[in-house]
Amino acid sequence: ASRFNPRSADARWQQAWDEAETFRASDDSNRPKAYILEMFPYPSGRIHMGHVRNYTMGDVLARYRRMNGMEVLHPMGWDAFGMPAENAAMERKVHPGEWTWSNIATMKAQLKRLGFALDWSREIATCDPAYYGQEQALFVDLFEAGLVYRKESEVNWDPVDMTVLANEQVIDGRGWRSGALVERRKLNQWFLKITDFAEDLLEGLAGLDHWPDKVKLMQENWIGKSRGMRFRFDLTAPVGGIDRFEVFTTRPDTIFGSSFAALSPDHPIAAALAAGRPDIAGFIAECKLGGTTAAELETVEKKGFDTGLKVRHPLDPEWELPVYIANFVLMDYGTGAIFGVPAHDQRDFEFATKYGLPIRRVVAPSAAEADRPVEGEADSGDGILVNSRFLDGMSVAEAKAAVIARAEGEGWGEGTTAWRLRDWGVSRQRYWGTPIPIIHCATCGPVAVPKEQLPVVLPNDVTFDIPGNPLERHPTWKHVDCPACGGPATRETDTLDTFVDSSWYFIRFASQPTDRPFDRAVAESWLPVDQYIGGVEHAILHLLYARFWTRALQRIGKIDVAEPFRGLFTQGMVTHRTYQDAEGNWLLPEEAEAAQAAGRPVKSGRVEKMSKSKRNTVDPEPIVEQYGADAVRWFMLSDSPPERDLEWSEAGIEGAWRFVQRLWRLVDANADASGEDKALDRKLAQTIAGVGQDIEALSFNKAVAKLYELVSAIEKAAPSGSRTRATRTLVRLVAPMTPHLAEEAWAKMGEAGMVADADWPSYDPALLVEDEVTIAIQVNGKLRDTHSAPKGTPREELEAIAVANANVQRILAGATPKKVIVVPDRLVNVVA
Ligand code: ANZ
Ligand code: ZN
Repeated sequence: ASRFNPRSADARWQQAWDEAETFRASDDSNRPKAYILEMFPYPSGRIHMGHVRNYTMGDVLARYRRMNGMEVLHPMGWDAFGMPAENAAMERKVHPGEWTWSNIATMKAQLKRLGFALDWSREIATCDPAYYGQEQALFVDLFEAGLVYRKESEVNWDPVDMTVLANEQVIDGRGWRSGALVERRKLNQWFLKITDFAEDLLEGLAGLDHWPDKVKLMQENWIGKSRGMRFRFDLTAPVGGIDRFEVFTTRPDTIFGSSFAALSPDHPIAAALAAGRPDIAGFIAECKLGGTTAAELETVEKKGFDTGLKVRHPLDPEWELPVYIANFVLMDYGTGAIFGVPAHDQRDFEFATKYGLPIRRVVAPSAAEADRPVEGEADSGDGILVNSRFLDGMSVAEAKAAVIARAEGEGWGEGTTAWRLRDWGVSRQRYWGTPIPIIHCATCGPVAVPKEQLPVVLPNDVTFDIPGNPLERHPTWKHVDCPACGGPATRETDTLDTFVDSSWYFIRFASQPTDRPFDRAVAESWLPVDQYIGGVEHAILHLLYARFWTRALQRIGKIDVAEPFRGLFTQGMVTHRTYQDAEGNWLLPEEAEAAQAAGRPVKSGRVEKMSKSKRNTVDPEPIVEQYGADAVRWFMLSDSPPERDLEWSEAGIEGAWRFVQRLWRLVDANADASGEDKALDRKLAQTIAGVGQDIEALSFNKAVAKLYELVSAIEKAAPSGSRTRATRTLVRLVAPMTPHLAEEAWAKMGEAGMVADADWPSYDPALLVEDEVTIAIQVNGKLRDTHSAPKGTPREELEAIAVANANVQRILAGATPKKVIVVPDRLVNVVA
């Protein structure tokens, strides 16, 4: 018997698919369309196992849909801008473009080796001017529609490297290269008005029936709609002409629990106070140290400065509260000022504990517990109002409504809706990104680059030997004439956040004319993406930005699609065991093996997500080389449900390899025979139906299990026409998963064309009905045995079988049953 040799078969079939353009999607096909997309990779250098798993899943679905008569769009491209390319430029003196394009070439070859059914004619790299130039055109459209604006905003500033840092470059409040304490600095930056779409983005979630609930919940929380109230605090004495300030709260019910008011260090009153007070100015400067991430602000030690100012409680003019400047109050949320309720807010609790302010309970589980002290931490639980005058006895919800009504009636405050979602800051002070197509003119202000002058191409002659943005210091690039008045002007040197690049690539895949971002009718014929597959790490930002971008294009009349992704699936990770040597250094799997062989101690650690830092990665390329693409694909689909983690193991890939060979042996030995095997016919019909359903539900591991069963059943069956037919059909059933083997088998069986173009097998639904049933045999309602009988066996016959049953006879011990109850096709209960 011959063996299946992937070394020759894989390349041969990959070439055949390429030459026949088998997976090229036609825009004007009459077949129903299916758009299947996996999140496109960042060209970091090499494909990793996570990519292999992700793309194999999408590939099985794409191939299955094609076999079911659909016109399938299954494209691939590269999310090619971003910082790692600049880091490589700094570390290895290679141009970011060169580094990126060579990574793309490597990774493309690796993807091709896996035999994915991709339409490479639509390949996109976001760093290609043909792509980012069209992105600039869309940016100009949004700018002209008033959805883009510029404002001062804080960045992380590294005072030693003199450069802006991304949040992920700030580690424990310090610059990742210089180790210097990071400062917050204000810069003029570009923003997209995503907050205009907050309500739409929230409501749209309700219609996403094929998205995981957990992702929808994460988006909902990120958008963060909350009902609240704004109200005014009057200062007992004015400062710098200001006699009041506004606070924002989501808990107006706790108004009688207030023991202080606090201003953001960036609040205008704080600035006014700092003018004549070096101690206040010093405190404000201190607050500006540290990163800008929300997480950082949550955990930072709460600090305040007592300004000596006082405000009057709005519901009791006699009651005065001290006013602090506090480091945990953000200027760009609510009003930049708060009233503190230490008993019921954790930040306020920490603050009050530190500064000796009263902690007054105003919400308690019951009226009897009104005086129970709040200790250890704030009590954020629900309950009824206590110590709160006219609110006493109300529920939290009632009290909120009552305070808002009172404030609105008396004119010192009003109910509002607050959103956690901020506008999207898209400016990056970086080279390797899409240049923002704006020109700054002293006379005209910021002017969009006219579309006929697009793309604004990144200059190639840049240097990375000193920190900062190379576009800023390029000798000529930024000096241009103003498109409006012709006077001397300068280009914007910020580039776009790479999340912009990934916010519309799925539209460009669907349609990519050279003179416009996309053709509306063609794009609409493919969109929304029917099935999007990717990592849960993109559950919030990428998916939210893509949803926003699509809605923004819809609002300005460019495309009539609201939600870009109809179905979303987030796959689990590929994990592997970790190893350490005696000194605690992480070892590569092959190093661990070598060390063990040499008798050195190796500590085997936990099974964790494959990562470079723990050195537990397995490079797919040599594995594909050794076992062939099909075995790797098969292993990626088997074992674990796709939403769970999959543990990579040597045993697993070897098992997959053996299975591929087993499949081949079956096909290879298949000979014509005659005669029927009803049981095998039924098994085949069930497998066809079941595997189809499993693939549609993305339950690949279940489909794999059913195929294992079918193979075993065929192996065990005696030669028959049914067995020959089942073996031939099996080839089409495994085609989405092991496509190279399937093509090889298809050709060997003498079938015409390629199995990739074949129809998914059909079956006779009558065969799905089982005609044997299992009858439960009970004595006094207790199960004593089971019996297999043809469906529809008459009552009398079942009764006789049960009474004659050995177990039943033993219990009856010679007595006659009082009664025998028969439920046809289900059970017989003998009452003794
Ligand atoms: C009084 C109060 C009592 C509050 C209580 C909470 C609990 P979310 O829910 O996240 O929207 N807050 C308002 N503006 C702020 C700012 N600029 N910086 C920091 N904190 C601010 O948070 C709303 C709550 O966060 C508001 O409600 C306010 O504190 C605080 F038992 O007011 B609360
Ligand atoms: Zn001008």
